[in-house]
Amino acid sequence: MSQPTPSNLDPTSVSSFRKHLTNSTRIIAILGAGLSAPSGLPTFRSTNALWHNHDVFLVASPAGWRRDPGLVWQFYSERRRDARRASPNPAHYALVELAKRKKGFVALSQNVDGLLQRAGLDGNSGQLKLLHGNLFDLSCAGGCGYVDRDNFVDPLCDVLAEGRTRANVLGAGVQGGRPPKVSALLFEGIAAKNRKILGEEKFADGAPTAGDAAPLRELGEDVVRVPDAVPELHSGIEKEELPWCPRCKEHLLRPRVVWFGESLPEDIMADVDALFEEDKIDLCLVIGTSSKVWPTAGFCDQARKRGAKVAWVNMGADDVKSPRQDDWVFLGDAAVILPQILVAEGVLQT
Ligand code: BJW
Repeated sequence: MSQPTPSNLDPTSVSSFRKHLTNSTRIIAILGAGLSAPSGLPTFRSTNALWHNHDVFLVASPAGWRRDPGLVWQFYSERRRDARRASPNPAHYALVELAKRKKGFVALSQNVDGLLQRAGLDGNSGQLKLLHGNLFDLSCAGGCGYVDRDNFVDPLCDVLAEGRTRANVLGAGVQGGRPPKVSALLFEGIAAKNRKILGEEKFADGAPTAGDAAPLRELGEDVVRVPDAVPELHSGIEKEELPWCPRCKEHLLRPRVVWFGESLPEDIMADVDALFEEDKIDLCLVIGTSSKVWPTAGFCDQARKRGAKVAWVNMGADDVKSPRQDDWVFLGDAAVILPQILVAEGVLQT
């Protein structure tokens, strides 16, 4: 197992990887946010993963949606805009090239930014499975079944127009210095404790405030870490101002992405299960993911069980999870490494 720098990949390792790639038919690529990082899109768990200084999972979560759908829509409106303004990078194009030459290639992507599709990987070809949805698909938040695909309208409504987010988001409660980092987990914890303290009848599930946190302190509760002030993060947007489901007209539209605690799309999971039930898998590429989010974090081992050899491409060694002796580990920027290892002359001819 070698650990080369991107500009100086170990030739022996690259050569043995290429040999295996050339002889591979069934190839699975597990993709994460690091693939799009070279396009300028932030990853989730890096230092630049805060949104206006707040934990992204406060907004990208069912709890965040219940608390303030306007805030969630502001977050996703920005993400939609940023993704549209970004361009696919050489890593995306290298994967598309691989997909063209290897019909048994399937990308299992956690990314919702649409960059792989824009690089040329057809979402309907069967070679791309979007595990966590797509920023440009909308669905009825009430579950009436309405889906609006490839909706690139911006803004989706007046209150989501560019430039309005920053002014609205950081509300009262954040005082001086670095705002405390709050998380959906914290809010869930606070709600759970308040439910216990108040009893089911008196408890009303709403936006938690600094006041909500007070009983926890009085009880000396140490299960939930309570920051000095829970910031009042509010969009100030009324539900009526947001996009509504045109079919049932009873619920808001939401971005059709998968939040924690939500199931991955059934049809996609059926396809993925089938992939791992079919014949031998020759090669599993794990690219730009921290491998912390399930069920995707388990796919590499499932591929191994089908005989796959594994190649990792990641900026950080820590996110290469339990590599085996005969894995390939290519540390560095996917946009530099993938073109070198996947599309060098003669590599992809079978
Ligand atoms: C570079 C680079 C460069 C940087 N080149 N590399 C089993 C055990 C324990 C928990 C669970 C379990 N099964 C389910 C769960 C619960 C939960 C979960 O996984 N929790 C863990 C965190 C513990 N999973 C779920 O809830 C999933 N649902 C589910 O399983 O339903 C059934 C169920 C529910 C509950 C219990 C049991 C069963 C749903 C997961 C949904 C994840 N959603 C998000 C948001 C999507 C929408 C949006 O985009 O807004 O998906 S969270 C976020 O994480 C996003 C990502 O797709 C996902 C993965 O992150 P990713 O892509 O790996 O990014 P990072 O930032 O983590 O890493 C970037 C990597 O790139 C790093 O390694 C860098 O080094 C690298 N990098 N630049 C190469 N240039």
